[in-house]
Amino acid sequence: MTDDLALLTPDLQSLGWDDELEEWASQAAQPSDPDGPTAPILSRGRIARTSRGFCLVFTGGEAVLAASSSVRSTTGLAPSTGDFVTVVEHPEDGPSIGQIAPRRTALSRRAPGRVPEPQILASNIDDIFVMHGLDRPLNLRRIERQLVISWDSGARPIILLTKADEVSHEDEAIASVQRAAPDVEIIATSTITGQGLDRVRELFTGTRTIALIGLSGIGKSTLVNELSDGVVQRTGEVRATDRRGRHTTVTRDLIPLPHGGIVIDTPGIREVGLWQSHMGLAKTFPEIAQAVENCRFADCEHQAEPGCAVSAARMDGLIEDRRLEHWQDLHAELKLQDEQLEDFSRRAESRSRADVQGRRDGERQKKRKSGKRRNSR
Ligand SMILES: Nc1nc2c(ncn2[C@@H]2O[C@H](COP(=O)(O)OP(=O)(O)OP(=O)(O)O)[C@@H](O)[C@H]2O)c(=O)[nH]1
Ligand SMILES: [Mg+2]
Ligand SMILES: [Zn+2]
Repeated sequence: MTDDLALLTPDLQSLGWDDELEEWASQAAQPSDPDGPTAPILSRGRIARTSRGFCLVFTGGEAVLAASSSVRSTTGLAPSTGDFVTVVEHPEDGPSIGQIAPRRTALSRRAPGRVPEPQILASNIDDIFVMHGLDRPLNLRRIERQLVISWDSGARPIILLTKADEVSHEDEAIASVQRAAPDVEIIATSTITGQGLDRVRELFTGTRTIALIGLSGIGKSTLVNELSDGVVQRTGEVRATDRRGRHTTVTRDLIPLPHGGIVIDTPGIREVGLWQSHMGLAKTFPEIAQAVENCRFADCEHQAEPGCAVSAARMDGLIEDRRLEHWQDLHAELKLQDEQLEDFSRRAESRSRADVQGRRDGERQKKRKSGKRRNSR
């Protein structure tokens, strides 16, 4: 079951630790503040799982449970599954995450909640399998949204259409998904018949890291078990009535595979908020992004303005109406977020100015009081 993760003991090289990271870790070992307190570096490693303030870190031959709160409080950044880190030992508190190596890629979404902030789902990944079950109606909008965050991560998305054994004509589904994902490889898979699995296995080589994302119940953990020749992840039945999964996987887990490659299994996600992913949006809708470049006005809203290259491309049948509508929605979501962020940083600025003033007032008052006490003695 999932706790077997702590029993795995991959060495650092097979986790992707290389000379560049070694160089980084030896610099990280130098205290940034020579007078400040420093905890000795216990080990270096890669985060295999994150949950509630703790990380399971593969440190080469061992799995260490380390607190992550101290990093969060100093950098505001929570460690994520896939991070390369140093682990430090505090005499009283035990092991904790020391520093996080700069992420080569990071899959992030907007964290659930009102405050606009990012949440990293997986880092240092090479590919992302955007997974969709063929046992349910195709939801192209969901696929496109997941492609936006995937492209934006810097990794390469690949679409997996799972449970191909449950449908008779997957060709039609593949064709519509391909229209929604012009530059993306699509693989139809089945863990029952083995369809598509040779291609999937080919992609897992060496230290290549692949993250799996998609709704609950579409077979992410089943695929992990298939690739690892055994049961490492718990899987759950879907409800027969509406094909909904049961959210069986609850943590983001990094699992080195026995025949090479590393997989990151994630809990099913229904809502994916975008996080500042303008680049991902352009890569998901290349035909629209290209047309936008040629509009006469920089602030063209692509409605009926003169010289709108998007409208022209639409008339020529180069841009689908459905895609354009979705692009408009996602574009508006990102614009609104940019405004919210500006608003938040303005308010934070005035708050911190008020804080400084408050502290000064407090200090003045203290001085006055201690002056009075001295005088009254
Ligand atoms: N027919 C068929 N069923 C599959 C296939 N892959 C997975 N399943 C079934 O789908 C159900 C859900 O699989 P899981 O692997 O638990 O799904 P998951 O995506 O990990 O779900 P969460 O952990 O909840 O996010 C299980 O009953 C699997 O047996 C497949 O290729 N074909
Ligand atoms: Mg799962
Ligand atoms: Zn335009």
